[in-house]
Amino acid sequence: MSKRKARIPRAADAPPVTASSVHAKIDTVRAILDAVHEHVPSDRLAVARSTSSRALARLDLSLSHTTVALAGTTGSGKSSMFNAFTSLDRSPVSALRPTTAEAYACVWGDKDGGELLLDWLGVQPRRRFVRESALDGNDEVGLRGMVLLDLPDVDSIQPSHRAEVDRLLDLVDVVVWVTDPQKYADLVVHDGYLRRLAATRGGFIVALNQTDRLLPTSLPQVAGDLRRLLDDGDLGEVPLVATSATDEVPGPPGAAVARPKATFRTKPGPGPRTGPLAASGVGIAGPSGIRQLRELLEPAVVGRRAVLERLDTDLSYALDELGDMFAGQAPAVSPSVLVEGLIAAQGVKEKITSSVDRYATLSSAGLPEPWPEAIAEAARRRLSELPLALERAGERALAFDRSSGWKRAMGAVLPAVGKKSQEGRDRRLRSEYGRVAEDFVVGPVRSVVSGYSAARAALS
Ligand SMILES: Nc1nc2c(ncn2[C@@H]2O[C@H](COP(=O)(O)OP(=O)(O)OP(=O)(O)O)[C@@H](O)[C@H]2O)c(=O)[nH]1
Ligand SMILES: [Mg+2]
Repeated sequence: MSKRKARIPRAADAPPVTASSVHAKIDTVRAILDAVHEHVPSDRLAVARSTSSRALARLDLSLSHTTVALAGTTGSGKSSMFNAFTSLDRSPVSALRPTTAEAYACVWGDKDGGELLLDWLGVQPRRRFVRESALDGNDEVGLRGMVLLDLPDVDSIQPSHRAEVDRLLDLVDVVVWVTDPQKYADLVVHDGYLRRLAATRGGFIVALNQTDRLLPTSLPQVAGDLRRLLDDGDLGEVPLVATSATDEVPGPPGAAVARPKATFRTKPGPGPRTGPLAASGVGIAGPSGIRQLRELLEPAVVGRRAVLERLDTDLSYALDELGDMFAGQAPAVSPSVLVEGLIAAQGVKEKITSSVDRYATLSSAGLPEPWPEAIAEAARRRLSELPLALERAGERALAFDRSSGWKRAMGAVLPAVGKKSQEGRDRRLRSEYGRVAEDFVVGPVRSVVSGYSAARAALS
């Protein structure tokens, strides 16, 4: 996998993300892809292509539902948390590892829009449940619209689990990474998996689960250590919340939340911070372990922000990555540079090749990868045909000369006439060579440079 850039935090005063602003970003990505796909290796465009397709597909589905995936290592308590959230005990929990082999899902509120989303995600109908009945009263109002997914483990001895998790993580709106005090510093964090996963996403939360197993005095140390690991892995913006799927989090409510920051944008306002920046658990029903996570999720679900912000963040990331390919204005190089080189080459193949290469080098001066290569390739595409084409061009220029033999005869006796006819010959040769240069080298190079410039214009 290519090295991922760190996520660019969203400015607090940035304009709100809307469906049309997301559509506009998709259009930009598509315009860039259209302009350059013939010239750039497809792997360089893969992220942009998949991001824009996924965003389009997601926009077509319910925007009043937010998909939230519980992901992480085996035994961290994903299924236990899923059951605690849903109060349904539908996802089997076990001491055997790994337990969950396929995703489970629960929809809060309107089932229909949620069903289409679950079809898109590929969750089996028999593993889908619905929460929020009349019995709940208003307790579940804050989560209305949430589609919670319990995923298989990511560190599985079963390779199929990892593939399924990766597929789903690519599609969901919010990821809650569930870890526990024994495993929080494990390889999945260290080898950069988490960093790569979180780097491109808007909605990402880390839950330190099973904190009920810790002494109240140990919790701040463990949470602080995990916070440091996250910060060191460029995940300083990711909120961290202490949870327990089965019991209470030790210590006063909210005390175990180590420097959570906003993943979901909150409008800056006067007074104490609310929403995702405050995880006190106040005012939300249930055991404190789940309350704290709920308090992070509710504003994202109720405000319908997570879906669009995730897409917006993804697309910004894709555009940012594309942007690296378009630093610098393409130089305007006169074709005469090439024509003069070809005339000077006098039909010698090596010299013809170096004039073409020189023209390509000048045309790509200052452009980032992969453009110098793309331009060089375009310039050389018809190189093997060029010597013969130039020879014919020379013959055409001379043929005109032969047809006006009287001028040559005059030139032999009158120097002024001779000079003029030499100039005419040179002009005709240049013009014939110019045509060949245009067809064989300049045109193909121009097509690449136009793609580059069109993409650059779309980006700006
Ligand atoms: N004390 C305590 N035990 C927990 C907690 N969460 C889960 N457990 C226990 O940890 C074990 C594993 O829980 P699961 O919910 O199956 O874990 P999982 O992450 O779904 O595991 P996989 O499906 O294998 O990926 C079970 O024995 C749970 O009872 C918690 O918060 N506190
Ligand atoms: Mg499980």
